[in-house]
Amino acid sequence: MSLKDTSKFLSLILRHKPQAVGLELDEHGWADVDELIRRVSRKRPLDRATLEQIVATDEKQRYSFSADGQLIRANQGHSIPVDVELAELEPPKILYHGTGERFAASIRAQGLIRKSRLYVHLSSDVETAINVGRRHGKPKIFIVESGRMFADGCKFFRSVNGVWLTEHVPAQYLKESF
Ligand code: HQG
Repeated sequence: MSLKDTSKFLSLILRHKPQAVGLELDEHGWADVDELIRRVSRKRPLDRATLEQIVATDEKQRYSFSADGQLIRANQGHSIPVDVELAELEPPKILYHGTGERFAASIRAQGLIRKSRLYVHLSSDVETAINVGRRHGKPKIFIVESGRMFADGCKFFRSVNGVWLTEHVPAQYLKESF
């Protein structure tokens, strides 16, 4: 079992389906580390050292330990309703959203919707957006006029791993050419 596979399983548990291992997250998305290890390791090998390695080396810094090291949570990406105490901030003037080309027509019509997640995910650089888009097939990049949205009263949040989040991007704030 590679670290990446274990990390993907942790994402499933900490963002979407803690019940898959009989775990409960608190209202802020935290799981007890010892309990997580105990429950996950019934399905695949996991010890504290491996978990610490995953948290430290994850290329998107997806997870955080609490200050005392007893709790762990995903930094963003949840579909279950938890409050991970996101920082509400003024966004850069422009953000990017990478998606699959096959979704473009629907996005032009409806704007960006959050689908199963709590927020629409936006990137501050094009390269990251392209990588996000590739997960869905041929990538397509939308430019989000986040400065204008913010001026119009829309709220923006930034997760501790640098992902920008907002509830909805109406089509009027989307552009397609650079
Ligand atoms: C699309 C990964 C049709 C949206 C990434 C996206 C990210 C629409 C898909 C994080 C639409 C949802 C999130 C509309 C939005 N019509 N399709 N109106 N509005 N969509 O996976 O943003 O590796 O839930 O464009 O790096 O792709 O998991 O969201 O293509 O940060 O840590 O609906 O997940 O991070 O797909 O990815 P997702 P996402 P991790």
